[in-house]
This record gives sequence, structure tokens and C-alpha cells, in this order.
Amino acid sequence: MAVSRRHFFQTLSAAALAGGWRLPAADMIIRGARPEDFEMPLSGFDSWITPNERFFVRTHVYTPSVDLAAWRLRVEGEVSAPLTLSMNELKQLPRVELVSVLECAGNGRSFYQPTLAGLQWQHGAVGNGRWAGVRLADVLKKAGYKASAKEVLFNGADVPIGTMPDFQRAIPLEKALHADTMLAFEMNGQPLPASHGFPLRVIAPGWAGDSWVKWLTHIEVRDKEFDGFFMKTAYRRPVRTVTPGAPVDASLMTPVTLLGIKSVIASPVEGQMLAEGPATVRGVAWSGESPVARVDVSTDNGRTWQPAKLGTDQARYAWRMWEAQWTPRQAGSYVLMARAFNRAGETQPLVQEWNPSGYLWNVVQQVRVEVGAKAGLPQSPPPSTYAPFPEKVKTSCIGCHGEEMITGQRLTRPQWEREVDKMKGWGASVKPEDRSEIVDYLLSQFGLKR
Ligand code: HEC
Ligand SMILES: Nc1nc2c(c(=O)[nH]1)N[C@H]1C(S)=C(S)[C@@H](COP(=O)(O)O)O[C@H]1N2
Ligand SMILES: [Mo]
Repeated sequence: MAVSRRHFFQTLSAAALAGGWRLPAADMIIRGARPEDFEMPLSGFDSWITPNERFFVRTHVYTPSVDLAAWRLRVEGEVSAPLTLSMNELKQLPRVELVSVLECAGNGRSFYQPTLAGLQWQHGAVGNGRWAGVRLADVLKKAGYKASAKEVLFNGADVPIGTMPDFQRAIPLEKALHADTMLAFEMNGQPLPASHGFPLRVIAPGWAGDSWVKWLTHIEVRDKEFDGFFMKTAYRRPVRTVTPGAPVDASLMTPVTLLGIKSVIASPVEGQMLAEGPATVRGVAWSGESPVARVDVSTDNGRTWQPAKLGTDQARYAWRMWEAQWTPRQAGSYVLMARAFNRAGETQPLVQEWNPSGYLWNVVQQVRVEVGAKAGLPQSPPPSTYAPFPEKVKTSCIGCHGEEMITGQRLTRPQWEREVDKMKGWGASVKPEDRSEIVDYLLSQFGLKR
């Protein structure tokens, strides 16, 4: 559930306002105001490059404000010459630039059935940016990485709240040394905005956003796998088909790396009414490390498909815009679909595999439209309402994050119990005698009976 802008401004902390914090575009969907979790609306898929103020934001704890004069990048671990670099020193290395999609692994989570805890992203936890910086390989060579090096661990200036684990992510040496893997200090020709990792972030083209560590301060070259929470427990998915809703054995879980191939229909939108006559179906498509080669569009429930016209702007890791002309033969209801293919011959699934964290949603999208006499956009659903948080819930649950982190969820009793216990583990104070009252409230307002 998105919060209203008014509520959003009310929850902006004074610190954020003081810190030269910039407003996102007015139509961004605020999934969380604190920490900042902003989604781009479907209307944002109308340009090849996503402008900074429309670029989605995903932040686990908060946005640190970094003083560039004091900021240093430290490179240590399995290296012969540990480094401490200022931004000017870093900029002595050759400058490189590349356009790449950045997509959160959780993009599309809200579409999974059974529903899952986590930010309820629809289509817009993704953007296509032009990134400039230096090659990570050049930094690692300067530090003299040793033959024992296996992976590269990143840490940023954000520090955890409570007893939550620190957000640290590692990528294998091979990806780290790839000529396209970068440390970026610019986004779309501007210094990186604070929300996107000022002054430096990782660019792991083709890989999900969790590897793109923001506010980078530390690089550790390692000879063995890092087993912190965000590598060992979070950002994992099953290696094979699992029973939806059932627990999955940890041994079957593997880290999220590459993005899948995916297309989004940006227009028309679900429930739109179209006047009879020619119409345009358009959107974008992207695909990990292999470029999009073709997008097929169906306007008849998937019975027949026609190739869409691809936009001229392209780059290996970028998204490709596409459009298809369509003249419905008669008034009535139609289901539109788009299916992308990449150069490696892969395509989107017709049935989504379920996974316990709701990652990598990429099934062929279906958009139902009505063709008839009058054109118009669907009515937006009334904003959902809920009974105010009781004192006990406020005391236990508000502080680390805003209410939206909770009000956006639709969970069963066991799922809410798990969330409350997880939050206790991260430092929420929940008195044993209050637990069931808290769970009852959460279930009554943001619950599902299943
Ligand atoms: C000590 C700090 C803290 C307190 C107190 C806290 N949370 Fe959280 N909560 C977090 C953090 C950190 C996240 C993860 C944020 C992220 O990844 O974006 C989170 C995320 C969540 C999520 C999203 C799903 C998930 O597991 O990531 C839900 C739902 C949630 N909290 C519910 C609650 C409830 C209910 C309470 C009160 C019982 C509560 N929180 C109290 C720190 C806290
Ligand atoms: N230090 C740090 N880096 C981070 C995160 C974070 O919370 N802390 N979030 C990650 C996740 S999950 C994603 S999807 C991307 C989002 O990047 P953006 O906010 O610039 O869109 O940043 C990644 N890098
Ligand atoms: Mo993410």
C-alpha cells in the first residue's frame, strides 16, 4: 500500500530535511518513507534512461549522509598492498561509463501467491541508468589481489539499527574482475544522489540490485565465502521448483545473482478502456547479461503473437523499449501479453515459479483492457484504511521504520508471528504478554485467512 504524500511529509525526519535531501518525483509510489523505499509508477517506463528523480530507491536501514572530504575507500584482505583512497585518488584511474538496468530482486513480489512478507513492489523497482566511474578490476589490480582471492565483499556507510545484521554483500572474483563491473560516482551525468549511494556504489550489470552496494566504504578481498545474514540467509532462492507456501530446506537455496529476462507492458494499463480503432501497446524489456533480441506481443489471450518494434537505443545491459500497433476487430474484452527473448535464446516463463522471498518475478504479464465506445483510465481503488495502531503496537513496532513497512503487508497468522519474532531478534521490544495482542491487531488489519 502506498502512503499519501501528506503522510510521507509528516514522517520525514528533521535530520533528513536538514541534510540536503531531495524530493523524488511527485508520482513516485512511497512504499516506505523511512527508510526510503520508492517505486516508479508504470508511466515511468516511457524513456530509455530513467531520470534520477524517478529512479526507484531501495534502502534497508537509512540513508547515511557522507562527508566527501572525510570519505575514504578502503581495500583490504587478500591483497598485497591495502589501499585507502580519497575520491580524487580513485578518479586517477581510467574513467568508464555504461548504461545498465538496476532492478531489485524483490521487484514484483506483490504478485506472488501465496503472499509474502517484504516490500510489496509491483513493476517499478527497476530503472535504466547511465553509470560512470572506474573499473572494480582496476582497483583490485592496484591493490594487488592475491592468487588466494575468491570473492569480493562490499560494505557501505549505512550501519544497522538495533541488532539487525549489517548490509554486506559479496560477489565472486570472476564477476568482480569483469570489465563491466564498476564503482560508480556518477548517475545520469550527476554525482550519485544520496539515496542512490553518494559518493560511490557498486555497479554489477545484469545482476540484481542487492549486489549494487551503495555508500561504499570498504572492499574486502576474501579467500572464502562470507556468511553474513545478507549472503547466507537473505537474497537466496531455491534451485528447483518448490511447493508454494511451504518452507524450503536451506540446502536447496542458492544466492540471487543474474536477473531473469523480463518485459513490462507500460501502456495500456490493467482495466483501461480503449476507444475502437488503432491502439499502441508499449513497454520495455531487459535481460541480465544477454541483450534483448525480440519481444512478441499477443492481443488474444496468447493464441497468436506478433513481433513488436524495438526502440533504437540499446546497450548490452540496458532495457529496450518496444511497441506494437493493434487494431481490435470489435468491441469487447482483450488480454494483452508481451514476451521477451534474449540473444541466448531464453524467454520469459508462462507460469511463475514461487520462491519463499518473492524474488525475480518475470512471468509473462497479462493486461486486460476493454474496447468500446468510450476511452478512459480505470478508477484507482479507494485508499485502504485501517484502525490506528494501538499504543502497544506503536511502542514495539515504530522507531526503526515507519508504519508503511507494516501496513503494506497482507499476511497470515503464522507469517505475522514470524515477523514479530524476527523483529524481536533485531531488537524490537515485545513483552511476552503483549505478543498475541500485537499479532491479533496486525492480523485483523493487515491479515489474510488462508
Ligand atoms: C529494532 C528495529 C525494528 C523494530 C523495533 C521493528 N522492526 Fe520491523 N524491520 C526492521 C528492519 C531493519 C527491517 C528491514 C528493513 C528493510 O530490509 O528494508 C524491518 C522490516 C519489517 C517488515 C518487512 C518484512 C521483513 O521482514 O523485512 C515488517 C512486516 C516489519 N518489519 C514489521 C515489524 C513489526 C510488526 C514490528 C513490531 C513488532 C517491527 N517491525 C519492529 C527493524 C525493526
Ligand atoms: N549499503 C547499501 N547498499 C544497498 C542497499 C542498502 O540498503 N544498503 N540496498 C540494495 C538493494 S536491495 C537494491 S535493490 C539497490 C537499490 O539501489 P537504488 O536505491 O539506487 O535504486 O541498492 C542495493 N545497495
Ligand atoms: Mo533489492
